[in-house]
Amino acid sequence: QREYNFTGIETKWQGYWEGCGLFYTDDTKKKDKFYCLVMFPYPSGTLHVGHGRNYIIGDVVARYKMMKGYNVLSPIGWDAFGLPAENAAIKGGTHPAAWTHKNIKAMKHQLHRWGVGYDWDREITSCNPDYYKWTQWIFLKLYENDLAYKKKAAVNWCPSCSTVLANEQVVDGCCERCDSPVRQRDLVQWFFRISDYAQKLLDDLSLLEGWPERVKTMQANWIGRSEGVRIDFRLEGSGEILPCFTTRSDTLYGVTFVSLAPEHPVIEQLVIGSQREGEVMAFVERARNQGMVERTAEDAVKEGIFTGMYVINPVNNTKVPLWVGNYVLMEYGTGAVMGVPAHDQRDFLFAKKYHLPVKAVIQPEGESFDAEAMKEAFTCEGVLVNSEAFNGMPNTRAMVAIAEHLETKGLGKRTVTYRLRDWLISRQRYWGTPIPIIYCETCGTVPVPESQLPVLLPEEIEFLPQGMNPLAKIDLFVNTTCPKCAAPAKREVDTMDTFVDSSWYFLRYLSPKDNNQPFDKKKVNVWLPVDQYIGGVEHAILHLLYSRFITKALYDLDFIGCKEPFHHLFTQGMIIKNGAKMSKSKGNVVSPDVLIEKYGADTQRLYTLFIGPPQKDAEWNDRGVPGAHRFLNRLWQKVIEFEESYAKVGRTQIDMQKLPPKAKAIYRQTNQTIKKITDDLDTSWHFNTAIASIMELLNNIDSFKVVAPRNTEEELEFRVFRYSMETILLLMAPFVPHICEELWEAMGHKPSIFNNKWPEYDKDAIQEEEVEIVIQVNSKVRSHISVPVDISDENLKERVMIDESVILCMKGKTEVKTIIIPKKLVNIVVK
Ligand code: ANZ
Ligand code: ZN
Repeated sequence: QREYNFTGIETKWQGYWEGCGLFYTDDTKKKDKFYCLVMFPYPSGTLHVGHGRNYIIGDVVARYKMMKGYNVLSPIGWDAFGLPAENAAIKGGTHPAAWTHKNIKAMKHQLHRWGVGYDWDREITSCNPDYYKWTQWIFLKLYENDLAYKKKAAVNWCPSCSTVLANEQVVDGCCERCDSPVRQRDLVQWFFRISDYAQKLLDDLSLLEGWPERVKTMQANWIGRSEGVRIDFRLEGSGEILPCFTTRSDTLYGVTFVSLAPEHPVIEQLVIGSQREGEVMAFVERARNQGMVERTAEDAVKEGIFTGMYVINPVNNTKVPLWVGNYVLMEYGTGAVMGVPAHDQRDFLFAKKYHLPVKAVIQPEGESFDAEAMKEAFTCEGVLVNSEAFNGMPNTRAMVAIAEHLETKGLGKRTVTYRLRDWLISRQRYWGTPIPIIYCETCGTVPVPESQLPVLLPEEIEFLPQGMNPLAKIDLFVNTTCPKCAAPAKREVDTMDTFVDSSWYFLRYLSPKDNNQPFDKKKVNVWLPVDQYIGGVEHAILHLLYSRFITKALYDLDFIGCKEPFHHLFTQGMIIKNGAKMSKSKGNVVSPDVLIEKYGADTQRLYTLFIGPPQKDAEWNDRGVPGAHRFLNRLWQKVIEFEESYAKVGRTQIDMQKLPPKAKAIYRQTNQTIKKITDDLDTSWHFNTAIASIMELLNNIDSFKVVAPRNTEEELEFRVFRYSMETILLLMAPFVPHICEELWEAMGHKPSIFNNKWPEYDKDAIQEEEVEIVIQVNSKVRSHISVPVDISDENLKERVMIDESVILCMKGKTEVKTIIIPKKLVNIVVK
């Protein structure tokens, strides 16, 4: 009997799949399409078993859908630009391109060894000119349509990476990558106008039925829609209008001060030359140097300074002092807030700190309290007081009434504000897509003509000390001629955020080698949206939001016919080891290479899938791996044991009714298992329970002592055994494809197992069998009922006691005892 030689088997089948093009997608086929996409990896080095989860799950889905008859597209590529390559280059002296390509090679090898299948003909690499040419093209289209623009902005600056960071890359005031505290800096930067799409991005979340609620909520919060009113306060003296955005117009009569963001342009104009200039500007300077996050954290110290000026509340012409507050953000609302200490806790603390008055305008119905004695802001609902014509009105109604009042008087306007800011895409680094823009002294900002794309990243590069973009030092790159007037001109030296690269790659997979266009509209319209997207929840906000934005922009510009890129989204949980996320820096990585050598890829796949529900984090336990291996060994033994017999036994349909009891039970359980696994794969993705049910089935088959058949009865049993084992192989094939291919062949079939249909269960076979029970009362037959064969005595008796004729016979009598003869009879003795 052959041994389970997993190494040989896995190499054999990986070669076979490659050879027969199992994962090669012919997109002209007239089958239903299924676009299965895993987030393309960043080529950081080598993969560990935690990364494996993502690719293995993707592979299970692709293979399953293949067996379900879909034309499956399962592509892969490399998100290959980015800082680590450049940092490695600075440290180690290798060129970022060389570093990246070396890593791609290593990781590609690992993916192959896992047996995860992709259409490698469609492989894309975002740092190659044939890809980034089209990233630049997308930039140009956005630029032409006013969706890409340049502005001077206070940006997050990481002094250690010497680059700007998107707000999203700042975590607790520190750089997401290197953890250094982030500073503010004024720089001219490129932005994508994603804020124009805030409402669409929010509205269309409702189209994404196949997304986890959690991810949709995170996106909605990030977009942060707020309905409120812009109220026009006036500066005392000049009468200049100073709009404030509030969500609480009902508190307007309670305003006791107004605060400006330190960046507010009106400040300079107001205080320069005034007595308070020095003090105010010093405060502004200090506040602006605090990190954004530091300023806005809930527990951050609120600080401010009086400008010496006053503003007029439009609703009652009261004069209130104008302050500057570090907690007010220039980018939100209007950069100016009305302070209502009685009803906003932040304003309350501010007022107490600077001895500003507290004026209550909302009180619980029928109560009244002394505003100056308040210990904290009153933020509940109530009725209005101290609010002239609005007194006595419930505050929720007053919100509308005051807004309407302001609008009719021309003193304010209802508006919607979003938290979502425009997407800052400039990076002062080398290893990214060059922004295709040229600056000419006469013509100004000139986009590179499409015919001149790609703007190539120069290969010869010298990395400079901190703080310099190396591209700026390459004269051959910087100096060019103006496309409009041919005069000497200079290139933009910023490169794009790598999130731009990854915001459209799923379109490129459809025509990866097309030299004439970034994507083929016809193919996009057939293949999009992606049917199943699989990746880490860490991308729940940025990457997914950016991809949705780019898709929508391309849709509005009529380049594609689809509004949302990803129909279903699955976010897998992390693999943790020793209580921490698996990562190089934690020193707890488990390499797949060692495991594959020792146990084979199928074992690792099985363990990874068995470890727990895939959407949850799971703890990796090395001791669990041999268990998975033992199971595969048992499966192997079970099939191979009868390798000689499969060909000898006929293959007619099994008639369940003619089966002896044990065989019948196995047949039934096999059908139940098909149902269970199909349901698991279609709905919950509980691969772990799916695998457990196969293990259970195999256990029962074990106890069903089948032999190489010598007579017709044994042959019948053997046919049931063969049917069950074949079913197991089909069901397990997406999980552990190599061993299933090998055993499928051993059972006398032609490869590939993936050319077979996913098994269907027999509806009648999954019903538990029923038996008829005779019911007697005092040994006299009174009734018959039908119950499942394996019903417990207790349940059987319950069923008997509610039978109508039994109830009738027992009227006024009491039960003495009940005799149960299983599967046959129940006799109730009464007195
Ligand atoms: C007066 C007021 C009274 C407010 C009250 C709240 C409670 P959301 O819901 O998050 O949109 N605000 C407006 N612009 C701001 C800015 N640029 N920086 C910091 N805070 C700002 O929050 C809207 C509320 O946040 C607004 O409503 C405003 O304070 C403040 F009892 O106005 B409110
Ligand atoms: Zn010019």
